Amino acid sequence: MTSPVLVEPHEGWRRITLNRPDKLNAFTVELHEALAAALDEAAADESCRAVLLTGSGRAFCAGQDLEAIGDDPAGVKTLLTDHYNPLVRRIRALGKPVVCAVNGVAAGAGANVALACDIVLAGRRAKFIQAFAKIGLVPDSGGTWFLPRLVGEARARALALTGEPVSAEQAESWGMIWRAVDDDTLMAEAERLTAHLATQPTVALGLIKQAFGASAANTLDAQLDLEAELQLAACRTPDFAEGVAAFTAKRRAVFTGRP
Ligand code: LHQ
Repeated sequence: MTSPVLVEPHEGWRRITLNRPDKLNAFTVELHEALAAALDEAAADESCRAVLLTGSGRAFCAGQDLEAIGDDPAGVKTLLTDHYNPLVRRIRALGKPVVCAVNGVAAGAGANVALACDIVLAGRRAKFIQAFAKIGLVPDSGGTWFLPRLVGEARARALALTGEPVSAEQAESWGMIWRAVDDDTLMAEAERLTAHLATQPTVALGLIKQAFGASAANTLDAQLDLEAELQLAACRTPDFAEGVAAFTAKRRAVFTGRP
């Protein structure tokens, strides 16, 4: 049987590909389980310092597989509590950057899983669709949290209520994603970015994720305190010493990513 998730190791990073192209990489429990295992392995492997998430075929992900949903409302909630919510939490808690290459349509939970990633690149043919209301559902997988923060409440509400698609270029100009790029250069650009991040001070990058993760719920006072705490942790890493030494010697820093 073809694996619903492909993992391809590279020097310092790995590519994780959602792999149900005939169903536009829609989520099943099997896909969730394979993705959770792939992310946990990436987290545990010290030699992996960045992750690239993408989809195979013409789509990134069409959200929940609607043929595998069942008709028990309690089962729907369990899918969220047992699979989607842990997935979003895993991506946010991963102590290394996650780049998402949105290679085609990202609909429903597929769109929101993309938005959970740290840096999102999208090919120009990609679209982001809050498809939920079209089938009588509410946005999940963090959509009602990510969207207003990324694009403002007016756009977030309209997108969720209408289910209108957002093009990659519109998403970039609204600040929903980092960059829209040509489809035929998407993967090379995403790989270059991920490979670059994999050479950077990994512990500090993980702490940066932590700081942004906390900032939405923090007061400025609390965030200032947190920054001081995280800075202390960062400056205890060998990469900080290396960064300063390299700056002083006017040479390129060689970071190990080690704590
Ligand atoms: C699919 C799917 C799909 C199965 C395309 N399922 N087969 C969480 C937990 C619990 C409950 C519910 O929800 C959630 C979160 C969610 O994600 S809810 C939102 C679920 N997703 C959607 O509502 C999107 C449904 N898909 C679409 O609207 C379209 O397929 C999009 C706009 C994504 C792409 O349109 P097209 O490019 O025209 O492709 P297509 O519709 O022809 O799809 C190609 C094939 O993929 C087709 O299969 P077939 O055997 O006919 O070739 C579709 O049936 C299949 N497919 N999405 N979510």
